[in-house]
Amino acid sequence: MIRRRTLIASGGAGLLLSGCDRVIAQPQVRDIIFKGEDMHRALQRALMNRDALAPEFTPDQRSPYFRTNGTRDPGTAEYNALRAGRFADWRLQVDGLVARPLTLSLTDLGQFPQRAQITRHDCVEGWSAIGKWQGPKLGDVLKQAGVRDAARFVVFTCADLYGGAPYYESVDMVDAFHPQTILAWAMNDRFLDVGHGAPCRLRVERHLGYKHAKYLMRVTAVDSLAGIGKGQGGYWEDNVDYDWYAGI
Ligand SMILES: Nc1nc2c(c(=O)[nH]1)N[C@H]1C(S)=C(S)[C@@H](COP(=O)(O)O)O[C@H]1N2
Ligand SMILES: [Mo]
Repeated sequence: MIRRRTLIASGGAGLLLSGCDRVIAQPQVRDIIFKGEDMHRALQRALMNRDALAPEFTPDQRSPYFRTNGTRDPGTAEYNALRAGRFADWRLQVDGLVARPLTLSLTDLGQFPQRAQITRHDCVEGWSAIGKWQGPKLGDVLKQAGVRDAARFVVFTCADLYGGAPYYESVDMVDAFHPQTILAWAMNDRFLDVGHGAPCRLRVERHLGYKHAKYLMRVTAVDSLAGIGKGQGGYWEDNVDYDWYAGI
């Protein structure tokens, strides 16, 4: 720590931090550093600037073709019915550690201040694509719900099922209130299509693709991830040991 402060004082902090960011972005290194859960959050904060913005791009830099991955259509009876009604009956539940649980329609989401961003999506499977996303900031929605101080994580429950259980993901409060973390209902200036997560998906731009939960049904503020799924904070984290903190 003294070394780091000295570096900051001497103006070397930018170099040090971007260097660390690069090293930590390598999955093997992330594993070694972040697997110890106690150190995890403290180190993460010490080594990375969690408020930094992901790069944004210009409209002409958008990918002509944006792949779909994972679930491309939830195909459940419930989802099919919502889809048939063009998602007019879809509602997003916002609950858990909040003073005022919310039930939000697509129209409601459109009435929050909107944020639009053109960002690059990076999937662990080795592909990337640049697209434009629009929606309210998750932080604004959580504020409207009166999220409680005790909340440490936000859990996203999706409409698609894997082995009978919904796909789910979670982020901590730093990412929940990050300015580029939005509940996106539009992609490239159109309503989200089914392949990309209609009617609403999470965009959490400092993270790898699997954190960007599609087909959102429920947003829940919790104080612990224990007891949710297998307790690792997400479907892939539970089942194939992907890192919960998928920072890029
Ligand atoms: N509900 C849900 N969300 C999901 C997935 C999924 O299977 N189900 N796959 C994840 C993965 S691995 C990636 S790379 C992105 C893909 O988003 P896209 O289909 O819009 O490219 O969605 C993520 N969110
Ligand atoms: Mo992915």
